Amino acid sequence: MRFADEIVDRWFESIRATYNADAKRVYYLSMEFLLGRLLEDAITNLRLTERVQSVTRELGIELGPLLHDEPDSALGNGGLGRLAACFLESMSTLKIPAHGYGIRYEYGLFRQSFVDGRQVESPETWLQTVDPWAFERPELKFEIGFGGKVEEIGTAARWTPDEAVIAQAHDTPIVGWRGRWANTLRLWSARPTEIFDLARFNAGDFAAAAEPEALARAITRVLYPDDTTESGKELRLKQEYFFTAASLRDILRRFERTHDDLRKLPTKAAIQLNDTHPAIAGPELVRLLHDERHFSFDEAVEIARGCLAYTNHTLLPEALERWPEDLMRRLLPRHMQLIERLDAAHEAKHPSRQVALRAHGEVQMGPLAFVMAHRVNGVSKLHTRLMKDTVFAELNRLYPDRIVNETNGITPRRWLMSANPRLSSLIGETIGNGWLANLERLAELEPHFDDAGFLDAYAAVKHANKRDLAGWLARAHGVHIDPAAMIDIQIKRIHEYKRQHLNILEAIALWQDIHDAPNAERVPRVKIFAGKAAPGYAFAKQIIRLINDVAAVINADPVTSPWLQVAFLPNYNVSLAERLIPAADLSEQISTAGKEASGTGNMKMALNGALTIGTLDGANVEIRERVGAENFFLFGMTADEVLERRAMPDHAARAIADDPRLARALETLRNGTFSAPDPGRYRGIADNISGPDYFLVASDFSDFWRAQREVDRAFADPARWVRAAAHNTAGSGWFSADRAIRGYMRDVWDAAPVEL
Ligand code: NBG
Repeated sequence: MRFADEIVDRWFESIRATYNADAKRVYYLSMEFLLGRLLEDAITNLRLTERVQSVTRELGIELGPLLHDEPDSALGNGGLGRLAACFLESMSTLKIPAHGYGIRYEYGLFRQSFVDGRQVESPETWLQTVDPWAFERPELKFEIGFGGKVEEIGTAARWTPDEAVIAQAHDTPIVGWRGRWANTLRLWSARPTEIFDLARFNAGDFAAAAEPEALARAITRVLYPDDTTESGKELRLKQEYFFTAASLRDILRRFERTHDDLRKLPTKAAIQLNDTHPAIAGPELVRLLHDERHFSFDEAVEIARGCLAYTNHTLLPEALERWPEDLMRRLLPRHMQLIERLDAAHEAKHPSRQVALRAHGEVQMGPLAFVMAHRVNGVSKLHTRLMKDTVFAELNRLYPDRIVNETNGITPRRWLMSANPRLSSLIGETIGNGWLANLERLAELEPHFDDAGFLDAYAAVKHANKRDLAGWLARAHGVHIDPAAMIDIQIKRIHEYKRQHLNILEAIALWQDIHDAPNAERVPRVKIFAGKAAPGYAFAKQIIRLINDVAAVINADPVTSPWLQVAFLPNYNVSLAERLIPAADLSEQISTAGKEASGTGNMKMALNGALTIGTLDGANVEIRERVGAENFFLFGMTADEVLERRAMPDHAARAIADDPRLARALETLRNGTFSAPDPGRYRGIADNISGPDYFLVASDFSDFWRAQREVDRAFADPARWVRAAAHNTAGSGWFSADRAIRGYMRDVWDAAPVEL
């Protein structure tokens, strides 16, 4: 109880201090917050680890298993949701008054298991146990409408929805490092406006009586399990409007409690749109100001734009949200009118129309977010450049100062201090603990690389982490590995652009190579995969099955298994990441250049002393600059070369003709080597790689193989490897989420910390 009091005290103090200072607040609107487990985070940030350990010891309880009992609330798909969670922690650490706003999904991302190597999805029922972190706020609710009629009154309008639900707030405190400040994550759940239709029930129509309740609750029932793929679900548009509208009303309510001039809103509220999911915030805020508070349309747009900023997280065309105009008109008739008006205003000003907010009968959420934001940012240097050159080229010409770059970051409290206590202690003994609040101080480790013992201690830490992982793999999955082997890890959503199939093809080629020369000198390697495929993404699911089938054959092969093992671990989530990352030797970041906006797993692994094998994509580019090119295994085409190569007819056939190793590996997919009872199973993957091969697996294969053998040679020299690993840790300080948040404060939010 004392523990909860401590958090709540800080929380209230932070809120009071923000009111007293009348400080500008940051509002982070995101469909996803991938928090993972919170107890350890809270204990760490309040620096109570030792006290809690001694209490649990006294009670005869082991702390580790206790921490693992907490359900991992998977309210996100991948990097985008985890970034939002790291940013919340960082904003609390930096004492920036901030609120996260999102949805309290009843079911988080599905739970993944394998049956015969195939992904099977089951519901993630995290709310079946009590969520001890959330405080229900029954007094905090808003009615959110859909559909209905619009009555024009001059240029403004009165919207009368014909359907309504209640958005009800649940608050979770997010404690910053050292527990000095706590911000609020406010998640909305949907409730019916009337609980129960008694008349219908009494008339015997029980199902109909329950209908409004079921319809309302459906809105916050599930997290859509899509990651960078478009989802055309009507319910998803409802979710987006539901949480955005509730959040904006809450923001205005808070402002109006202490201010009367809404023209000042941009000096008190920075509203960040995490991807286009909350992009309806533009029209909604205009509606609240113009229709409900009687500002002129132009003034309403100006105020809204002064508050709003938009982060783009992907250039994949299928992931840029578009909504059919008919659907938008049916669900949100007033918003559709306002979008038409914004579009017309834009067209009048810039008759080229190449940046239309509407095209082919659809509302384009990217351009809509762009025109309604005063800043638009990409999430790595390369991604931001590509945004300017491609999707937003026209808009960038019209508004050349609007796009800025804010390279992603990760919180070192979770991803180094809690996840890797051994390395944290070694760092603390060597340079003190200043790195926890200023991660760039990790650079101070470098002069110690020549001290007697430092690199040995560093190697010992990695080895101990690998031993822990080996023990857990044996216990939890019956997978037996040698902790001295190279731990080679690819953990992320399964997607063709991320190229897990390139990685497994290389494993197949290596397996064949070992058979060719069983007595050659080699380093043992364990290839670990984890990640979920969207349930509707058949190709990605085939890749999972392939990896599992390859693992079964290779692991059972007595000739090769001393050198090569493959494991696909089910149900990747934040907790599994925390287990794997500290033990990684090699981090696979092998996306087709130009496709991965940033990546954040790449940062977590580098920070924990894994060497990256990677393309010049996303934040890999900046990681390589920071940790040193000699401590990074680069391969593959650049983003520009990718475009040239793709334009070449027969690019895949040529690559295969030039590399017999690749041809032979592909042959195993065709002849049923890994799918004996069903030889045709992987013909589809083989045909794709040797045919259209949009993601250029074939064309990058030879260079990937070359780089992997360079990895082998480096690993065979432990002194060289540990030095390179330590350079990765020392050079990763810049990837702190604190640095990223300071960038947003300066370039986007114009916000400052509050002193307590
Ligand atoms: C993802 C990108 C990653 C990036 C995260 C966080 C989406 C739409 N995008 O490369 O694929 O690291 O966002 O910015 O999930």
